[in-house]
Parts: sequence; C-alpha cells; structure tokens
Amino acid sequence: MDLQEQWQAEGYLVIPELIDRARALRLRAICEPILDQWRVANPDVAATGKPGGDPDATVMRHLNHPGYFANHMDWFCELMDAVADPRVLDIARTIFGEEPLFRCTSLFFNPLLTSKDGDWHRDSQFTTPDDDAEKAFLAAHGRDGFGMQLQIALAPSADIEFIPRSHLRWDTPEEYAIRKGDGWKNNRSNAMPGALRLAVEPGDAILFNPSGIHRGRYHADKLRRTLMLTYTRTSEPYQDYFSNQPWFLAPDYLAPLPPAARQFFDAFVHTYQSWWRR
Ligand SMILES: O=C(O)CCC(=O)C(=O)O
Ligand SMILES: [Fe+2]
Repeated sequence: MDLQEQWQAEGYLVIPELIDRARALRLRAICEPILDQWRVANPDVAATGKPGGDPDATVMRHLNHPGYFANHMDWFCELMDAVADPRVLDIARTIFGEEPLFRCTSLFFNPLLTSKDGDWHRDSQFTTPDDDAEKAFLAAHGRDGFGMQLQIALAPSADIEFIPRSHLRWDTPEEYAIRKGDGWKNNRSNAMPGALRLAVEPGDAILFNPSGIHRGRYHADKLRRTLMLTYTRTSEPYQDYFSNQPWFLAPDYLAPLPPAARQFFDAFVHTYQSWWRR
C-alpha cells in the first residue's frame, strides 16, 4: 500500500525518522525555553486571556509567535524550517491529494503535577451537537481527514493510542460505551478494544486522522515533548483559534526565512489576511 492508501484505510501512519534525530533534539532545545516562557508569560495573551499556562497543562499552541524569538532568530528559522520542510510537505500533499496550507504549531508535554490517562474521543465530537450531526460529519470527512496533525517526537514517546480503521465507521457498542456512554463517565477506561499504542523515538512522526477514536496519555513522570504540525487542504481553509495568527501581517515576520519557506507561508497569509485585518 502506498502512503495515501494506508492513510485512508488505517487512519494513521508512523513514519520513522521523518526528520533526523539531531534535528529533533535541536528542535527540542528550542521548544524548551518557549515552553518555559509560555508557562509564565504567554505572548498570545490577547487571544487566550490568560497570563500563562497552568502547571497541569499538556498542550500549548502557536510556538511560532514572534514573542518567543526576540533575541533568537535562529530558533525561529529552525522551527519554521521544520514546518515548511519539503519532505514534511510532500507527505501532506500526498495525503491530501492537493497543496497543503499551514494551520498551526502545537507542543504536547507532560503535566507537572497531576497524572491522567486521556479521554477517548473523536475530534468530531467537539464540533457537533449530537450523534446524528457527528455521524454526518464523519460521513463527509471521516475517510480523508479534515486536516492533518503530524506529531514529531522530540523525546521518546508512547503516549498516543488509536483504533485503526475507526475513522471509517461509527463506534461499536463497546466503543460507544467508553467514548460517550453514561455521560462520559467511562471515557478514561483502559479497556478500549482494538486500541493500538504508538511508540516513537525522536525524529519519528505519527499521523492520525482525528476523526478516528484516539487519546493521549498525560503522566507527570513520563517526559513528553511532541511537536505537532497541523495542515489543512488549501481548498478547505478554516477560521478559528488555530488559524488566527495576525502576527504574520508584520512586514518583517517572514523576512529571515529562505525563499521556499517564505513562499509556503505566503499562501497562509494570502488565505487569511483579510480575516485577520477584520
Ligand atoms: O497528542 C495527544 O495527546 C492527543 C491530543 C488530541 O487528541 C487532541 O488534542 O484532540
Ligand atoms: Fe483528539
């Protein structure tokens, strides 16, 4: 099976050494001070309304915000270089069957205090009011995936569980009882049938279709540093917190990047600039 067939049939891919280990470790060294700054003073405070991250937070967005790079243009270039990497974009292009558009950078990390196993979910449940609407969303977007979330491990990780092929169908009764049943009482169950835990090393990538049933693991004693790059199809841009990045309008924001990377991000600016200006 080629990449696209495997993606459509299984709903996930593991790509060993998508980027080389040394580069993954450099990215980790960049993400660490970004995370430290985010914990005390999130530069995107205007959008989040919070000064910084909670000690039990497990994800931060918009690592590419210029507020993190005042004296470190080299960090900015290394991060954006990964987002616009030709090999990474080629995977997105193959899977989408069209040109990918940038959408968001995120970092997943372990909480500092409280450990928990994540809740089983399909991302479609967060944007639909009831089961019928969710079923309709899955029928429309389940197979190809609405967007693509590419997780690059910056430290060894076995924190994602996914049920292969679940993006192509509705839940079995057993799955439903865990994911949504009893008012969400069972959604952290460790007895999900058919779940596959995906283990990766620094530089390896996991892609999964968020319409499939999945969850993360958030344990204070299990180091996690995972850089997630989110892309959408150019034909399906989407306006929300992920794509709301008006700092791209600053005239010099993309200037430090090489021409090919700039061209990739120019398409993002072109798509969203009128929305950002409003
Ligand atoms: O990487 C993870 O921990 C899973 C995150 C997730 O499923 C989500 O944010 O919807
Ligand atoms: Fe999810």
